[in-house]
Amino acid sequence: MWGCWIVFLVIVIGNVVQSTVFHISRVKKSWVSAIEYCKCYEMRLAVVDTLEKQKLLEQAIVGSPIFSKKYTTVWIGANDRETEGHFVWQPTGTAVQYSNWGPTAPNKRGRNKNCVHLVYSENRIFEWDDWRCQRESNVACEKIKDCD
Ligand SMILES: [Ca+2]
Repeated sequence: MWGCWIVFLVIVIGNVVQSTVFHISRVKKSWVSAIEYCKCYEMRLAVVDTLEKQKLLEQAIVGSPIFSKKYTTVWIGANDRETEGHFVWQPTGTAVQYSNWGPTAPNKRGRNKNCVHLVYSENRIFEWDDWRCQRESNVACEKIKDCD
């Protein structure tokens, strides 16, 4: 798995350096299993709450062995499992503000589509899409580290 680690986005606040580390799984998991998968590495599902993190996650995916230009899909932490149409980040419950939905997403008709994945294919360049949480996908985990 070490080959998949990418460190990026270093923010310095006073003497504290905050950095985000992404891990893109080689295995495919359901969204709920993806939570446990990230926890096992003491990480969480990726919280893509800024354009900067979106862009850097895209780089991490492109650089990972699972990336295919034909079709790549990766779970992130956004979901509306509790209240239909109200997307929040797992595990904090913070409302989703920044987003990168594709033109037809989120698809409110699909009531069972409560978990969000990034999709890359010929005409979908890392768009967000709401998907059935039981589907299996590669997983984007992240860890935020504060270091003096
Ligand atoms: Ca939904």
